Amino acid sequence: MRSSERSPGSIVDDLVLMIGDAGVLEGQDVSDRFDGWPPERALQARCIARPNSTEQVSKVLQYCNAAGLKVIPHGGRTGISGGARSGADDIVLSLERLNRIESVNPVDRTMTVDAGVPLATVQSAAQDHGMLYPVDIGARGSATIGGTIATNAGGTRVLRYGSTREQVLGLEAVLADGTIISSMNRLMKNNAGYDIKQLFIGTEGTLGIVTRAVLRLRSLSKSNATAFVGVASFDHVLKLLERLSVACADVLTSFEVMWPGFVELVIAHSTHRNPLSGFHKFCVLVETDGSTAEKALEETLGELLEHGAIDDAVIAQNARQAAEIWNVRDDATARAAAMKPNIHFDIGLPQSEMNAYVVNLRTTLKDTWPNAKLLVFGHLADGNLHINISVGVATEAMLAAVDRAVYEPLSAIGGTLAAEHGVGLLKRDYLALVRGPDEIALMRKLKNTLDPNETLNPGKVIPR
Ligand code: LAC
Ligand code: ZN
Repeated sequence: MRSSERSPGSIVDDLVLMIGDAGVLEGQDVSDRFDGWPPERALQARCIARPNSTEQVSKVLQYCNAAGLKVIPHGGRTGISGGARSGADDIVLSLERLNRIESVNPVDRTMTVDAGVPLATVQSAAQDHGMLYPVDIGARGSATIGGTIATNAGGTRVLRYGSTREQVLGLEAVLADGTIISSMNRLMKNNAGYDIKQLFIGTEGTLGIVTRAVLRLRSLSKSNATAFVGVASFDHVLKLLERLSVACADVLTSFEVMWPGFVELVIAHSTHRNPLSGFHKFCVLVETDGSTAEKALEETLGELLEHGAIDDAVIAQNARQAAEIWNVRDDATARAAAMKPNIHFDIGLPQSEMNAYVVNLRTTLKDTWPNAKLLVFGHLADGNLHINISVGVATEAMLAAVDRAVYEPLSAIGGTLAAEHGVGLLKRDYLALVRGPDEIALMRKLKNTLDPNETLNPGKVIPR
């Protein structure tokens, strides 16, 4: 139905009259989408509102807030924590039509963008200007910059550049009642009052909807090096990190660790080649970036090989080889195929505790489900592990038991249940294991203050 044929009164018609035909999707256009990754569950919603300006976002929120409707913000829906899940009566608010790169300023080293721009587009726009937007994740093609801000996305270069929080200089957000908060700071240093943007970074659309941002850009280095290393034990992994942290201090960008069985599994479920000639207990993908990147890495790995501290290593000779190495680390489709049905975790814990934690988890799982599959990999240098578990077709009770096996031991060792993917829906009920009652009470107070009607992404992040 065209907007000219709509009449005020029904919710969807009201929204069409507000933001136009192209602004609202219904019916099959809704159910053809998925509500997360992997793409398993069809999206449910009354409609998808797709405003094309901050003012339209404001109008939609003002309307929904007054009408008691629930609004679920959508970026690329690759957060894997259920943060984008919605119900049949909800309004999904997609930022996909807010997709302009407004400006790149090489002197100030900033980029100003709309929230719906895909991360990969931001990365290549920075490159076109000889600069780097350093956040990188496997889902770069679908994840939007707004989604990465809302979840404070991490990825494979946090060790060197920090997570998304460190890249956002300023932003614009719309509150539940439609108020537009413009906090588009462009300065590296600005202590003039509260740092308001932090309310919206990593809060998963529960306090406001990010519509624009000013991003900090870095220098694009002329040379980088990628290596794949096989080592005999977890202690050797830690020694490798210690050595590289000194020898490649200025250039170490990524230190991605794959636990025993990871490479074998990915090779078996994909067309990728094993970068090394044999299989090893632990494998580490190391990347260095900077003027001494190649020399520093080659010398350090050569020395470690000679002393038997590592078993084997290969350094990519060109960009294609580097991409092939990264594909083994990054192929989420192969992992999902091998682990189906896969339960995904994104935990944080001190490096000193990791080995014992994983050994204990394996024992706990095998005691209950002898056929359980466990796949461990992650951003070790950031204290962040991804854990994939499969216990076959799982009942709700089984899923809860797996959750507890993963989360409960984290309390005592100062761990976290969400290192870079956020809490969403799937981890909400365990938050009290890793955050104190006063912290959670303050989160609830902030939520009540900014969104008293619980319009924005209700039921996410904060335990009921
Ligand atoms: C990764 C995603 C799962 O690190 O965060 O591959
Ligand atoms: Zn990750």
